[in-house]
Amino acid sequence: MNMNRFFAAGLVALFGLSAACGGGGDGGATEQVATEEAVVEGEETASLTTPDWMTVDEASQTVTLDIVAGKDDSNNRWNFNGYSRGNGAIVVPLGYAVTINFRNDDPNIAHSIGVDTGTGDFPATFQDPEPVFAGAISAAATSMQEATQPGESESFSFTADAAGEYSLICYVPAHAATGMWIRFTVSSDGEVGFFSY
Ligand SMILES: [Cu+2]
Repeated sequence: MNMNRFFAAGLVALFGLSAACGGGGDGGATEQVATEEAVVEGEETASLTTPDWMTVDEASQTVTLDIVAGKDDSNNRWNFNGYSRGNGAIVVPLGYAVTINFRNDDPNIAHSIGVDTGTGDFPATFQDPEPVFAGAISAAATSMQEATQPGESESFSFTADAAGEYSLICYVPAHAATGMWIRFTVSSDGEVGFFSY
């Protein structure tokens, strides 16, 4: 079993206040570690929050995400709002309209953002990536020369019309492979917010 999937499954179980964590039958040492981390960190931090960069309007079924690339020094600035390597998870409800206001604060290099089907183990380069949802990608996302440059901003919107576990990744060569990705989950039960761990 993929470790990331197992980790996410543990968190889902935690959120549901289920005691079923660790119930996987094929648990090797790696999976055991992942489970324990999910439990330990889950008690302290893995609760759903609404950070100030996330605006949820249940009446109009919209979520607005203000996402900054290179927010801080973590992961050599190759992060989204300071998160990288899947250590944050945005959850939006199925059917919601999502707007991403994207800004690149990394003084050194271009970045991009899009919703990808992968949840880890990303390739170094992408050829014409297709976002999971129509329009869910920033302009010229794979190009170091033409993606969102230092100091630039752009916005795009899409409808989260299929439930599942996805990621927000940077498509500039080598960025996702070296950790510039966070989790993006579309919930079928109305769950909305942000987990960090
Ligand atoms: Cu990047």
